[in-house]
Amino acid sequence: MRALIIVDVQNDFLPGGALAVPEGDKVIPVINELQEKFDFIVATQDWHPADHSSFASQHPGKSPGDIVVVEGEDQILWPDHCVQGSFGAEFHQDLKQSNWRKVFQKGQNKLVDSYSGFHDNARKADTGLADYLLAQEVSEVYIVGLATDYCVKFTVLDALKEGFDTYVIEDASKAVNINPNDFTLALKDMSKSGAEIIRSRDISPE
Ligand code: VGL
Ligand code: ZN
Repeated sequence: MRALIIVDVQNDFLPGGALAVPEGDKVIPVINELQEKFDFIVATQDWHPADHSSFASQHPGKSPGDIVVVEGEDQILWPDHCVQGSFGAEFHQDLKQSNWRKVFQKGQNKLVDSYSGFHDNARKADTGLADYLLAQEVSEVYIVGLATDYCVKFTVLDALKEGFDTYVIEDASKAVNINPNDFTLALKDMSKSGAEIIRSRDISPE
């Protein structure tokens, strides 16, 4: 069985949000149309406490984009975003949610960031996504959403490690692009690791 995994299509990652992905809103109609082709849909949600260590505001003198070491791991600092219960953490209102089986939240531990929908960056905690998919006999995953160069990429790399046949739908994902070619580099990384990069029109109805 195949599953669609929708990564972090939340207000803070959309234009006007705290950590806006350029043209992030363009993926919404594409993802809504794709959802018609999938029976099995799950989503991930970045879900941080207000004092999360990935926030520049928690490191006096530091700014978004700076890198610090937290618990022995390099951490890029971000603006405060996706704080639990805030509007910024909600899914965009135009994103269809009625057919979702389950939402997997990540980034709750203030000391560890979690880009992947499967594990935190230190691989200490597991969201339960892999076991959930396996229990439902999912073997193929199609990954879309925000941002291509962070949460989509790490979710794809973990899906491959978990043994899923993994597809990235490139027109249903946009990058933060701190450097202008980060979108292209992320696609290359994912492809080198074994993911197939496809377009939404390549997907046939179930
Ligand atoms: C993300 C940076 C920080 C993402 C989440 O969803 O790609 N990026 N938190
Ligand atoms: Zn985050």
